[in-house]
Amino acid sequence: MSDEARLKILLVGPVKAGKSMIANYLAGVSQNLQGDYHGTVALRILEFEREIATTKKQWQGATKKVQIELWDCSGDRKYENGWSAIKEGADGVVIVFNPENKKAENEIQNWHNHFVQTQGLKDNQCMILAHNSSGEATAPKFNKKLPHSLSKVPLFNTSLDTDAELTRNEFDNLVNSVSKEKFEKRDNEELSILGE
Ligand SMILES: Nc1nc2c(ncn2[C@@H]2O[C@H](COP(=O)(O)OP(=O)(O)OP(=O)(O)O)[C@@H](O)[C@H]2O)c(=O)[nH]1
Ligand SMILES: [Mg+2]
Repeated sequence: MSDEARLKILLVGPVKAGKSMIANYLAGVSQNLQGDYHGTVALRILEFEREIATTKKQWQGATKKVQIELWDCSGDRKYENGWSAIKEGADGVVIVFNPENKKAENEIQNWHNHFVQTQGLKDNQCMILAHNSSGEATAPKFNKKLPHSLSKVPLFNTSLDTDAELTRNEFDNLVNSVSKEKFEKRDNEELSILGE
């Protein structure tokens, strides 16, 4: 199996949705959830490692280290000119939105069209987070039906205050499926070259 296991995953969605808070949490950057809001200037890239279980028969039970490049993009449309370059070569996409936004479905559709559909990524290379950025345990959850084209994309209600683990676990699941898409194809090619 190749040693080089690197994934580029984008975090996109409207301003103030909670992308940078989620990115910091996943990368293990310490932060104050109640701190002041500082909008991301264009883009920041966080790098960290994840260990995932391999699903291939030959390596059953083994784990594999994957280097993650998490591209935490500003949701501000004033940076839109850079989005085409940002999405180039993305292996996976996380769309974050505020479930209290009445037009959320349209909004998700737009982000999905731009960053997922145009890249030819599959449903399992994307996830949608209805993120509670209020810190209130009683904040309403998103339970509306998404348009047909999004119905198979995994969607989770997340909160870093009440259930941060869920965000981490579902991110790991995404890394797993994105990794499978990318590396198993390549590993299979290598094995067939080696005649195994
Ligand atoms: N308590 C709490 N507050 C959150 C959480 N997520 C986001 N917030 C609040 O929402 C604000 C905006 O979150 P950010 O992560 O900066 O938003 P963003 O999506 O990165 O926004 P842009 O960079 O402008 O696109 C933060 O400053 C926090 O006040 C959360 O899980 N818990
Ligand atoms: Mg941000």
